[in-house]
Parts: sequence; structure tokens; C-alpha cells
Amino acid sequence: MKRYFLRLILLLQLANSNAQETLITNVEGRRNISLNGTWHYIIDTYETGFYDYRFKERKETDNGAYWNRNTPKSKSDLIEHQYSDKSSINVPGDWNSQDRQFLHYEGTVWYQRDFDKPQMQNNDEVYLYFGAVNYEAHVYLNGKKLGTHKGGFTPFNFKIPKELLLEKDNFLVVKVDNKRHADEIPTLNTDWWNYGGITRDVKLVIVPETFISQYTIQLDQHQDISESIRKKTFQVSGWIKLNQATNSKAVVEIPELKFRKEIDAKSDSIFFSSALKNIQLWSPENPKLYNVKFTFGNEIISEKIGFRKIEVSGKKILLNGQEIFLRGISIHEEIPQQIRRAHSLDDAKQLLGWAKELGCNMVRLAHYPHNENMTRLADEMGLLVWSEIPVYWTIDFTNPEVLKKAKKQLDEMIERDRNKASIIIWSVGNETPVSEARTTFMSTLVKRAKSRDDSRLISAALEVSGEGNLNKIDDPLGAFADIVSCNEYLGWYRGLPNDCETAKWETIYDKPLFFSETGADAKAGFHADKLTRFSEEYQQWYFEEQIAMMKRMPDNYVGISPWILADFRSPKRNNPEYQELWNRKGLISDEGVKKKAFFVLQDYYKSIISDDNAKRLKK
Ligand code: GCB
Repeated sequence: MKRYFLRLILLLQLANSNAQETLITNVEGRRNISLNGTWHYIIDTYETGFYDYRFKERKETDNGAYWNRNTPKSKSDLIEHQYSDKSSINVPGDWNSQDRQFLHYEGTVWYQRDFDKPQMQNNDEVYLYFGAVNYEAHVYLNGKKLGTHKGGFTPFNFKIPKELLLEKDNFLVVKVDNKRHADEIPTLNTDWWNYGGITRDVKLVIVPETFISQYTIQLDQHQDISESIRKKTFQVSGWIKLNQATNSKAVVEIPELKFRKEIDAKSDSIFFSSALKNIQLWSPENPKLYNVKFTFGNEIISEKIGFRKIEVSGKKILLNGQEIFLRGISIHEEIPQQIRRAHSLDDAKQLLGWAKELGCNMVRLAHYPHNENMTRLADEMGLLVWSEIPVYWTIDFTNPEVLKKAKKQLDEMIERDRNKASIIIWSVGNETPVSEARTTFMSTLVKRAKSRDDSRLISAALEVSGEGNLNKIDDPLGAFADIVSCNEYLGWYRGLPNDCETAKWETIYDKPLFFSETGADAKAGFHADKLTRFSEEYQQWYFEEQIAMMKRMPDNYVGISPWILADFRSPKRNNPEYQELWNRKGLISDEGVKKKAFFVLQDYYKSIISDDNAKRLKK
């Protein structure tokens, strides 16, 4: 009974989580029409399309507003803006990589395209869905504002009012603004490139009048998983959220498991629970996914979903009841060879393919939620995922409005990906400086993540304190996290790599300890003796010393995700010889070439795999 109430509370929290339009999850698994392709654009540094000459927001019908089609009625009409094929841009994609004039641009760009009304039945509704727009989006259709969204890495959607949708040539405009602000998330200062634009897919999603907006299905977290495996019977539970209250039936099916359940929907939220036999659990070794179908009215939504249990037991992480070591790598959402944001399935294949080659069973998707191709593919490839919101460095922790923004990004990250078996960790931030305000802010996020999703671990990348050769992990935020994670750069930002030999490590937490970063810059192809900074040899030495140190870590050491898979662009990296606006800590270069250190880490991971295999054989 108690459990039932807890779930009810979870549902109510979910229902209240969005004063804004509820996010429609799994748009891929529904009727949708892509609006990707070539759009028109206007660069608007002074925001002339938004403000009049007195700098007041323009009236909706103002001809000078860039959301309006501006067609001259006579040759005497004054026209000062128009969308034209001369200025075209690809969606999805950042603008920076598409034309040199955008390389360092931070400001407003207007995007425009036309579309025709999709085929639909009488009671169907159309939503306009954006995978992500960095950072602030104002969306207009046929001269009317549909809404705004802030946050560069999470999805959002707006319902298109029926009366607004024309049969032909709907005039869609998006004002995109990627200016950085002190009270936004991330804030002014980051160590990555502020790629602007409509960076992910745009779709029309066609749904019935009443439809399932979100749902989840997962192993019940309260069961003793080893016992369930022994009995080959698993308790599975979930919920369905409808966009409005109704009195009808929903059906959940997993054909392969011969599971079918009809549930009465009496409000806008439905809860279900069932015992299922013979589920093959999802794991890196066997990333088994089941086709799950949710039917409501004339809509069938399908998604491939894996079932697994992740938990902490004392100082260990258990996956499906078995101890697991996380052989990770941190990744930025960037294709270095083309200096652009990654967005497609092919991009995901490259990045996650490299991680697999390295011997990883885990990836840290830093420092913001990556596109959904990454998490979907991670599900298929059997890579465990750490997913993070961009609460990075010096966010304004004293400002309640900033906390609201962080919560919103956290909710959107969880809502999009809550059915991905691969995601085992939600991270609420990275290297936030210790203060009371910070800890209150961050622990609020930890609690919120827990209340939204109790089937994953919550963490945050912390910093190390201590003096001399003593490294201490005592950040008060660690008390709130399920696993204590920290970034450390001993031998790069402090001392030399062989300082690792005498380093002492202490943690005040009796919890699993994960190293979420460690790394050193190297310019691929630059060879010198190992004491020479930026040489491949220095980076190789750094990794050798780090790994030797890791092997001496206390027994709560549960994994590592070094910094970083590939070189990435950063405006902060200005060494003219070796960096040239690249953070060179990649194990793979900007040209896709593996550096020496890649193979050092690969060997470490190989040795862990063979030790694990030997242990398993002994059992
Ligand atoms: C860090 C940050 C990461 C940086 C990295 C570096 O601690 O978390 O975003 O890029 O160090 O290279 O300094």
C-alpha cells in the first residue's frame, strides 16, 4: 500500500512538473513528419526583427517583425527584410560550422521555412517538436507566437492551434538566440564552444485529441533482483500520462514476452504493475531490448526498451545484482573532423563506436544532455550512460530563478530519456564551487531527480580538496549523491604525472567512488620527451601514472571516465602552437587519429575485462 502511495505521489509530481506544454516523449515512435532540411535565415545582431526603433517588442502584425511574411503589395512598399534562397542553412545543425561568418557569432538568427498541412483525421492535433535549439527560441507560425523555450540541449514542443494551420505554405519562423547570460544555464563561462542554432531535429507530431504524452515501464525497483533472477519472475511496473483526463482504455504490450495488459484510464494518469516471466535483462554484455507497444485510441506508440536494475550496495555499484566496474570515457557532442555539433545517428555511431573500440562499457555524456540518437544507440550497443545538465562551474546559485531553470532542464532531460535502459546516472552538474548556497541549490536538484525517477543513481562531478600529496574528497554535496564522483588532474593542472606515485587519497564517504574526469593535453603528431607539455609522450606518461594510481585506490573505486574521447573546440584554449582554440585532452585528435594515450587506456580496460572474466570462471 505504501508503495502504491509513493507512486501516486510520483505521478502527481510528474503531472505538476510542467506548467508549460507537456513534453511529448518518443516522437520517433509516433506519427511524425520531419521538418529537417534547408531553411532560410537572417542574421539579426541588433534584434531589429524583434524590437522596433524605440526598442519595444514589435506588435504581432507589424510588417517589420521578422515573424511576418513581408510581401510587397506594390512597388512603392518599403521592404527591409525578407527570407530568400540566397541565405539558406541546414537544420539540424549548428550555424557556426555552416558559414565562416558564423564562426564566433553569438546573438540572434531568424530561421524560416514553409510546410504544408500533414494528412490527418478530424480529431487529430499537430504539435511542433524541436529536439533542441541553442539557447533561446521564440517560435511563430503564420504570424502568431506559439511559444518560447530556453535551454540549449533539451527538447520542447508546442501545440499548433487548429485554426492557425493552413492547407499550404504555413510560414514557420524561429528566432534563435545563443547569447550567454550570467543568470542562465550554462552561464557565461564554459570550456566548450557555444554552437548556436536549431541543432537537433524538427518534427510535426500528429496525435489524437487525447493521447499518451509520456509513459514509463521498468523493473520494479523494490524487488530483490537476485531473487527475481532465480525465480525467473520479475515485477514490472509503469505509468502512462495522458494529455487530458478521459474515461477509456489503454493497452500495454510486449509481444515477445506474450504480455498484454488493458488498463482503465479514468483520469489523465494510469499506473500498472505485473509479474512477467523470463525477461532477459539488459546489460552491456547482452543489451536486450523488447519492443513495447502502448495503444490508446487510434494511436500506437512503440519503443524498444530494456529492463535492468542499477543500485548501490555499500561501496559497490550493482547492475542486475552483480558488481560492475565502469570503464568509461567522457564525450562532448561534437564531430571534431568537421568542427561541428553532432546530431545524427551516423555521428552517434562514430562517437560511441570509438568508445567501444577503447574498451568502454560506459560513457559520460558531458556536460549537457546529448541528442537522442546517442542514448538510443547506447541502448542498442550496451553502453551505460551518465547524462548531465549543464549546471557547470559558476552558476548563480543564489538566484531562485536560476534554480527554476535548472529544474526545468533536469525535468526535460529525464522526461525525454527515462525509458533508456543505458542511462544509469543522472548528473546534476559539474565542478560547482563549494558554498552553502551551492550545496542547497545542488541538493535540491538531487532530490528532484530522485523524486522524478527512482530507477537510477544520482551524482554530480565534484572537485578534490587537500594539500601537498593529500587528495581529499569531502565536498558536502557528496552526502546527497548515490555515488561520489570527482574530477582530478594531478600531473596536469598541478605538478607532474609522477606526483601520482606519492599521492594519498582520502574520502569521507562510504559510497562508491567514481573518477568522472582526468586528462592531459597532447597535440597529435607532436612527439618529444615525456616532460614536454603538449607532446603525445607527456599525455601517455600522464595516463600511465594515473592508471597505476587508480589501481591503488581504496576499494570503493568503482570506475573512471577520463577526459576526453576526442579533441574539442573551446574559446578558452589559446596556445597558438598546440591548442589554437582546441582543448587537446582528446585521446583521439581533431582529425580522428588515435594518440598514444588511447592505447594506454585501452590496455587498462582490456586487463579489467580479462580479470573480470577470470573471476567469473573461478565462481
Ligand atoms: C574540467 C572540466 C571540463 C574541462 C576540463 C579541462 O575539469 O569539467 O569541462 O574541459 O576540466 O580540460 O580543463
